[in-house]
Amino acid sequence: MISSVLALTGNVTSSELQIIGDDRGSLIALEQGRDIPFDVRRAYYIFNTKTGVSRGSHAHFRLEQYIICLSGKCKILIDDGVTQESIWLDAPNKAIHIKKLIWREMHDFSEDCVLLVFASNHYDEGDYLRNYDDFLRAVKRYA
Ligand code: T46
Repeated sequence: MISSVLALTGNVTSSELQIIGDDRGSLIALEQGRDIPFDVRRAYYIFNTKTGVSRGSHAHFRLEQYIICLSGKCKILIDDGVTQESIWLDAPNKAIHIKKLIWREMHDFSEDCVLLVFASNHYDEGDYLRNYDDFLRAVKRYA
């Protein structure tokens, strides 16, 4: 099931992934095109985040990302320049798809939190908007 999170731009959706379970345990399969709606050019994972630390605090001009919390939990704040919403990433079958021009901050990491991120492009510092006022200007101009 896919649901839109921020109504304004439709640039964030969350989905509940199908768990293929049997008496040995659980498995989730992700297919490009079916589950991940862009060509994946990079994957990275965030783990060992120290207690009380926040990450993110930026937006991307063009990058799309598909984020899953494989273990533990953290809270992600998403902001399209008008509306803000906080979502708990707290289950390995919960995915969030963030398109361009969405400010994000991750907070309240549990010690065992492992965030897996699939990205639509290679790492490019030039694609980051790390200043909130620059982000708001970019939303007005391009969103
Ligand atoms: C995002 C959130 C969810 C690289 O060299 N390659 C990479 O692919 C990435 C993602 C980062 N880096 C370097 C850049 C910095 O020197 O790793 C360092 C930490 O990156 P950053 O401070 O951007 O990490 P987060 O956790 O604040 O943000 C990351 C992603 O950068 C970002 O795109 O949306 O995770």
